[in-house]
Amino acid sequence: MKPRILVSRPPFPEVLQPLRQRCLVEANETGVAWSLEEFHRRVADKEGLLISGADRIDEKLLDAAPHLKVVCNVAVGYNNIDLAACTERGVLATNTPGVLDETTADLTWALLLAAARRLPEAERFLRAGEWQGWMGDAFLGRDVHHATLGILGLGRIGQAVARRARGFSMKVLYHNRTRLSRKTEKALDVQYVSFARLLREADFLSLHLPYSQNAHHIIGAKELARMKPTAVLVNAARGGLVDDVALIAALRSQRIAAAGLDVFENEPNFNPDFLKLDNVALAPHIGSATRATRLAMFELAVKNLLAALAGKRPPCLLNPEAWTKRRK
Ligand code: 8YV
Repeated sequence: MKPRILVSRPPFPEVLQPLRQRCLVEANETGVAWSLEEFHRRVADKEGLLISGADRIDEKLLDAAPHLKVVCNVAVGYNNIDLAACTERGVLATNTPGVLDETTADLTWALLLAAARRLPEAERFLRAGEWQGWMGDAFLGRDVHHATLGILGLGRIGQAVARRARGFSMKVLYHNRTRLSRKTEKALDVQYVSFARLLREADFLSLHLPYSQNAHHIIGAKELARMKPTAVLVNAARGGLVDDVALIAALRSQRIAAAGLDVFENEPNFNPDFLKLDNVALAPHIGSATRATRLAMFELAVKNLLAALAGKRPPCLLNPEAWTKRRK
């Protein structure tokens, strides 16, 4: 008997095909997320889930899925999954690290450059038909080249962002929970500094750490007040790392110059006050959104799923403590 699995968001056909050969697949092909009730109802007889980072896996969901063996995120971030609750029930959880680093770093730079050079504002002006001719003092932005880039969280994605800074002749400072080896620092041409110094010296501050309770509002009013008034904040990591209300106040009062944001608190119902600001470049959580990368993420998630359902240890297991007590 093939295992029953649920796919919560529309996958690429290339991904569904191999899945259908090995599993009984129920997939949401509508593009509209299921309601919580519907999601809970559909998991009742499933052994595996392929989900997006926007789907919550909590105790309630797990209790509605007594046959569940594995939950596979099509995302590297996994703050949507209650890992302890999974482990307690012998449910394996996996993510998709590594395959989206370069693509997310590209988007980070798109936001950084757009915010620095006021691109969204300039485009709105042009689209509104307001362009009358050359304007010597309009849309004056900030130079990116030779500026100081501060990176908070120098993991895989942060490092890919740092490597791109070389092309802009930037000085790169970073702060991390654990300092990297001197060899890696040298190879990346980055300098480790305290969090306080990072805030003080960065012309561009980019966040690349995972969300956790400890990192909640790691950038709030106090931190924004320590940044340069000319600084630009970039967040393509996770909503909740930044206190959005405090950021809106800082952008409105020009306490910092600008921001580039791909992620928000309470997505997709982000704070509408962002829309009233000119000095922010906004994107709807598209950091990993290229066809090649989304396909690679799905493929890795499927690899995790099929391994777990075959009784093998999945390559990106997040809760190894669950392995010995996994449901068989
Ligand atoms: C996903 C992401 O698109 O991988 C992550 O952590 O934030 C994005 O790449 C998003 O989580 C939806 O699955």
